[in-house]
Amino acid sequence: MDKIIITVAPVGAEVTREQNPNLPLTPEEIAEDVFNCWKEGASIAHVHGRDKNGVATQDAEVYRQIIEEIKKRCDIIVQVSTGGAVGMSREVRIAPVSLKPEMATLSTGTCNFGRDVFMNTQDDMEFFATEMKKNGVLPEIEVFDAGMIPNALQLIKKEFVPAKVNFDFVLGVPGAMLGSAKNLVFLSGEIPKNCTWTVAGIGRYELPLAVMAISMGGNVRVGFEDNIFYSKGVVADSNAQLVARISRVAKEVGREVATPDEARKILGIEK
Ligand code: KMH
Ligand code: ZN
Repeated sequence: MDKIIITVAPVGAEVTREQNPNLPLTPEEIAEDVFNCWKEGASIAHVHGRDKNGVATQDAEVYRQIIEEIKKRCDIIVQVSTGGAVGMSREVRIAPVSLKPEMATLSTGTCNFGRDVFMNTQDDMEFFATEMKKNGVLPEIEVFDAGMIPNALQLIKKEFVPAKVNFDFVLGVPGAMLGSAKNLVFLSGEIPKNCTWTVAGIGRYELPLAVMAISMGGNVRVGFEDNIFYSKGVVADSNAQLVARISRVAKEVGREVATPDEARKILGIEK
């Protein structure tokens, strides 16, 4: 098995300080948090921007500050969100890709998202993929529902997306695919053999799916974007606490944790 790539998703677009007072919001707070996660074994940081009021923003200037502050502290791979928050236009969502980060997310389909709809039409997907290609940004395919895999395979076939990509199975979003063991086994069997995968379990699904992925040879994403708890009813102290647990479990079962440069090699990113 390859070394495990741990992604931290420290902020997201939806979670609030009322839900977890330890949520980082400003570029400096996010960077410091990511640095602590890097020390615990994270090699990718999936970041979202927040404005001065803590509201989700795709403003390139906010992302520029986040990336600059992270780069001052460590060599973690920065993956910007193009999902943003539900309801944002694709022109708004794409903004951080202009900064040419190493990676960005690419959601390959539409799904319900709680009471909202997370919209990604065929045109949207091709638009995001084209902009990433133009800017030399490696997409990570975000899969919330089963139909998003055939959509991604079509994008690969039409060369909008490189043939070797990492798929991130985001499981447990209300309105999309459940975070069951069966679903993870099914989805991970549906992607091309040369591709890699990560699981991001939402809420209570985070830990059991992470433990499964460790044993299956997959990669893991944790962080407040997906889950704010350390255990049932206990709010996590920090994102680093969640990352540290994954590193510990992985090492216990014989999977070494990839450094950012090792992750770059696995993912095919030239530094
Ligand atoms: N906030 C969600 C609606 C991504 O970052 O690419 C979408 C999301 C996916 O978080
Ligand atoms: Zn996200």
